[in-house]
Amino acid sequence: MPKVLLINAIDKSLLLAEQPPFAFPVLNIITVAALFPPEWKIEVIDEAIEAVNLDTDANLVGISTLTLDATHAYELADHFRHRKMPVLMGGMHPTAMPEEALQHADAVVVGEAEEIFNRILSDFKADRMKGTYRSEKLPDLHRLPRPRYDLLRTKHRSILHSVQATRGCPHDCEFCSVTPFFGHQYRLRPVKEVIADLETSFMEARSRTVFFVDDNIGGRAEYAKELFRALIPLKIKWGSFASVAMTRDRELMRLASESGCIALFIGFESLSQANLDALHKSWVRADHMREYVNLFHDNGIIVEGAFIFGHDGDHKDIFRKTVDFIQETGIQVPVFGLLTPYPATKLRTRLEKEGRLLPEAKDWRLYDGSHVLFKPIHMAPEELEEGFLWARKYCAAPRTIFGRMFRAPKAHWLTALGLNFSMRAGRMRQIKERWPRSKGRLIRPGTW
Ligand code: B12
Ligand code: SF4
Repeated sequence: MPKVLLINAIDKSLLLAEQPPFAFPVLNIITVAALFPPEWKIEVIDEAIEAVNLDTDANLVGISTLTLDATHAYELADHFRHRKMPVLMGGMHPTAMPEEALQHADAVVVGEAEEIFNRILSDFKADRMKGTYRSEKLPDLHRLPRPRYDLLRTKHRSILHSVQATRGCPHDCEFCSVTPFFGHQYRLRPVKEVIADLETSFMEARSRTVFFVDDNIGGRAEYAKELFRALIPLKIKWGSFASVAMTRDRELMRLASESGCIALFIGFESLSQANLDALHKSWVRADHMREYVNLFHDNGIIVEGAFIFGHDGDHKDIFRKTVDFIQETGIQVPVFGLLTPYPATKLRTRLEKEGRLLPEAKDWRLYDGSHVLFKPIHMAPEELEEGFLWARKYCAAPRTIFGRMFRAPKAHWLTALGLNFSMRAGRMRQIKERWPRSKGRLIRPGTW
């Protein structure tokens, strides 16, 4: 019986701030696991919760990696190749940098795996698995094999269950890895199949709090409404990523709420229209920001509001302006990031052309959204980093958490409070590490 070891590579030496405080039920490796025929023995390892057995006797090693974990993933790949074990890599980073990944792996899957997996396996059997595998067409999401949830650990199912209903996003924001990865197509799984998948999960006693890993759950209103209507009888609580475009459709918002949506991660990105236009996000209107937040709140949905610092139009007053907006509107869970030139994005191509990438941009370990990797226009890189850490610290202080929670609606109040305090620990650890004592107190009166 051939054996494969599938690894979700996580570089444990990195101190990330925005991580969920529990084991997230990762879909990458269990989705790939479902593509193997039954004669394969499959072991999955999510390094977020356990270490890889470097002495494994697997016949094939598969490694999934995002950009920030790529250096570590390559070390793992080198180790197994040194042991003469064939290595196959896939995921966001190998897709963006296949030539680089091929220096460490025998073969790389570029993009989604479903359409080409049989060819990879037959090449593996014939001892000729080599180079890049890229499917001619994007996978059809009808009758996708159900991810092998059974291979995850008990820890992965304690808080959340994860599922995917759509792939891709109808938009194409300059900084985002999603559209370069999935192509400019938004694909939908049949609602019936999503529901059947969830019903099976509940029979397996998985959590009834569900996270849809979709990039934009409301991306096509008619589909989303059909999905939300079908979710109502399941009586679940759910969260996902969405865009402010959802607020244009009041029925969609109501159905989201009625179907159990308690929190949405919304990329507001910037309060300046010029910045939004430059990001190819003109459909977000800076002058409607308050209204967007109110519409989510009116439907009892917690807003996890993401703002990015470092846009070309950002001046030093951006940090204060953004935290004031958050506190005034009662955005329950603010999430800050620095504009990051992920490989294969339009942003990276532009910054390269403009000669603005810093030497640090060569280090993939810094791609966690908290490092300055290019020269900003109106600030020094150090000022951008300091302002970002300041904003994050300001909003993580118990005083400000309670301040904005006071302005937020009462629906899911405790959940929102819990989210703030559980994220606070990671954020404070990172701030302490990055803010050397020699620089003095981070929050000095009138700093920003
Ligand atoms: C859910 C999610 C999370 C979860 C789970 C992360 C995980 N590793 O699965 C959590 C909340 C933990 C998370 C955290 C972070 N995330 Co996140 N996350 C996502 C999200 C929304 C969905 C991922 C998913 O489950 N997809 C579903 C699975 C089935 O698809 P898939 O992984 O692409 O797998 C398919 C193919 O890629 C391929 N494949 C994948 N791996 C392999 C391996 C082999 C061997 C083979 C053959 C094929 C293969 O086959 C699969 C089926 O076709 C994506 C957006 C996206 N659309 O990808 C962002 C995304 C991956 N996250 C991102 C980022 C930046 C982060 C954080 C750094 C955020 C932060 N600042 O802390 C952290 C990093 C944590 C870490 N080290 O893993 C970026 C990554 C960009 C990049 N180039 O690296 C993305 C793309 C978001 C974005 N819009 O930019 N995230
Ligand atoms: S709306 Fe969100 S997921 Fe879609 S391209 Fe823009 S940033 Fe990426």
